Amino acid sequence: MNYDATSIEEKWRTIWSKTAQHDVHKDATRPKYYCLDMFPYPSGSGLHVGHWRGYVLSDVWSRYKRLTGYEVLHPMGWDAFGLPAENDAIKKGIHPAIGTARNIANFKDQLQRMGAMFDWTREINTSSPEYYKWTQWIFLQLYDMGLAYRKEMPINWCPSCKTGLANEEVVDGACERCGTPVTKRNMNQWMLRITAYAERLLEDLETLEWPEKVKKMQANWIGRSVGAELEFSIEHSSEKIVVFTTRPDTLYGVTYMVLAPEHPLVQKLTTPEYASVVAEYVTQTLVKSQLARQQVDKTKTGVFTGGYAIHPLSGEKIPVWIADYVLMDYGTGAIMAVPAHDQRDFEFARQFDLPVVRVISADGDSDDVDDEMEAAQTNDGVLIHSGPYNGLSVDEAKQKLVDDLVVQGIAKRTVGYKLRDWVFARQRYWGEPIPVVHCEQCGIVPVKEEDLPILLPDVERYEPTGTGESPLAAIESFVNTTCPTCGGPAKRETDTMPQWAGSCWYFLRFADPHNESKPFDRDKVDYWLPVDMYIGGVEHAVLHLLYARFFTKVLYDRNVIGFKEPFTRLFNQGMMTLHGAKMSKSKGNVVSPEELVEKYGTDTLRMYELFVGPPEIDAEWNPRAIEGVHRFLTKTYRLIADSAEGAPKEGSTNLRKLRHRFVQQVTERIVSFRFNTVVSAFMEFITALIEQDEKIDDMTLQTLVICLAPLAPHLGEEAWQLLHKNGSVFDAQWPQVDEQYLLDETITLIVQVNGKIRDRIDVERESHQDAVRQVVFESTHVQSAIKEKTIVKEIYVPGRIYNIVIK
Ligand code: ANZ
Ligand code: ZN
Repeated sequence: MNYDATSIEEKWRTIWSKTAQHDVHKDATRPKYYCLDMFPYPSGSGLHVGHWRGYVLSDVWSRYKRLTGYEVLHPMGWDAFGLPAENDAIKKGIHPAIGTARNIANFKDQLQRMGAMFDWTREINTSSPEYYKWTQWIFLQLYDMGLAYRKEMPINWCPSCKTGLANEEVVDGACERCGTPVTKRNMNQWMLRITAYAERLLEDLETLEWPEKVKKMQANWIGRSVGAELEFSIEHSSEKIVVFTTRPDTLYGVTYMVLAPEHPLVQKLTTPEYASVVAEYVTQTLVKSQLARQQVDKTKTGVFTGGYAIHPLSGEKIPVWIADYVLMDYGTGAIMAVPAHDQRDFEFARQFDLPVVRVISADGDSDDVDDEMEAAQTNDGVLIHSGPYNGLSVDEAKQKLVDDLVVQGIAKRTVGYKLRDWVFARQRYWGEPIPVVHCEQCGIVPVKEEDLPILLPDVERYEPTGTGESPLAAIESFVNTTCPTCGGPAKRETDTMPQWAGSCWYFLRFADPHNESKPFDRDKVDYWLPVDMYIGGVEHAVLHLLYARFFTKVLYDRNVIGFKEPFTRLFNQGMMTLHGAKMSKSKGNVVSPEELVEKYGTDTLRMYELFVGPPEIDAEWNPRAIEGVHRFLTKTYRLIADSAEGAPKEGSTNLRKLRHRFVQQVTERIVSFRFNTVVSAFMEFITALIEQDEKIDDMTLQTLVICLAPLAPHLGEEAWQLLHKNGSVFDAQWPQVDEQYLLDETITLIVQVNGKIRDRIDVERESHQDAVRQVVFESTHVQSAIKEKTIVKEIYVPGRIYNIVIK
């Protein structure tokens, strides 16, 4: 029989959809398992073989879980709001909703062809009003909890996308979407107070089974640092400069101070003599991006204000400068500069000829400090030149010095975070309208829950206006409304939510996707969640994963869900590369799955996706290797088809050994996500089976088919049928390993019948009597010695002798 992948695959897809094979229900007889892919943004270019890598992985894992006894929720949906659909709309004049629907149909078709066991009855689309109604509802909860607020502040602005951006969307100083350098713009913004959750977002990372690398990226992003705020008086003024420092122990090494150019005290400190240079420098700074300012290796710039602060311990005058390497939105926006022990300060001091005073030495000996320093000394050591604190270690001094300053009322211990509140508004069309109105009388008023969803109206022009208002602002019928509180005239908020909003909670909605009266039923969500396994690209390590964790914690605090973390386990699959570069449409190096599916079948492509290499590592696409995988599946199919009829129930010991070793290997490799080696285990097993002289038994065939099914599900079902088994192979049970067949150490056992040696057989040393007995009775010598006689007794001395007494 020939392996006709196309007709086999079509046949089983039809059966699966007719029998609703992949619809998931709460099943009391099976424990639940929730395996989730990071749902895709349905772009116009469809899925390429690189995208398949993650989806195949999650499907194999889901099917494996199903076979090991779980009821598996494996849903799929669309992260459908966002800029590309809108940009398409601008370019081609197609409504984003129409373009999106078209792309979704294409994606869905591709994923169905893949044979993935998605429960399509749970499909969700974040841009549909049935869904975004609840995204808006969540916004109202945030607002009510004081976690959504408006603030006038300089934000990241992409001059090309003409929209504000979150810090997370600025990569290397450029817009994450289009690569245009980001500038700053003062705007009245909706913000989410994610910083209120900084500590918990950091702490709870410990509870997660995530790649260490991702946890570290999140921890760094949150950026907790413990330090102190110290107060410095200003000469001729009652104002104080408060600095944030992580090194209060270096206080005696302060030789100058720096304010961020935006700092409110700059005007007060600047003397008339320096006013014009200061003003000019401030203007220059405002147009620089955050990143350019923080660049470590850039030449330091800054100007003296003419003002002086007073050192709190020595009473000395310290010049106050402004410089753009001090950021306004970190700490207090002001620093005490210690050039001897901070590299940035060191460079600055060298640039402007400011004194460098060393206050930490390796061994507390002041003599070793006179030599010219080439860089800041950041190692631990002992205090010198520090008055009463000389001789203390850095750690002791941090403690003692701050204690003393606290007593004087000029210091307090603080914890700083790098994490900033989340800019949660975009001046774009294709997003969820923010559900509030602006009333002249009442100010900002949230829309009433029963008035949700606030529908995105149709517009004629999708172009961002560039004035800082979204295209919605031009639609009077949308903008003009009445105030829910006073009934007076009011204007709707015209900003929309950022692209990330929908993906912050979609994993919850899958548990109850069609609920019309609530975002979801709590029991259902608490049943299925948290997600047991989340699979997706590492590019979401900070953005999406941090936002989703934040929303989860907020909803937990709001008492609408009963867990604090959304994703228990995370797996990041590697990328697929071609000619060494990440596959992408813009690079023109994409391989699309369609042709390959047509030529070899989906199952071959699936196996190949696994075979290319360890799943967490980037892999180079190799068109020739797929041939090999296809040959392997063809051989497998033939072997099963040829052996199915008249297969003995159980095989020889040799076959059992082969079988159990195979199951053991495959299972171990699947659970440790070494799928490429799973495929090699199959290849070896099939080769070994083909080499056998004896007929392959049913147990072996069955085992082979069950193990193959997660990887090649269509072939799995077909082969199951060839073996005359009932129902779907996915209702079968994953085979158990019998350890006794795994012991490799064989010994020669003497077989006696009525005390007379009849045969010598090789068995594994620790073999169980049942296994040995099987082999013993297969011996033709033993059989002829027994003939028609009755067996009275069998004595087994493990490792030595098998004695049969007959009568
Ligand atoms: C004195 C000092 C001496 C400092 C020393 C460091 C080393 P992390 O660990 O990243 O939190 N700093 C404080 N606010 C700043 C701002 N707005 N812009 C730029 N730099 C700022 O860094 C904390 C340190 O960064 C603080 O401790 C401060 O310099 C600087 F040997 O104070 B330190
Ligand atoms: Zn009002």
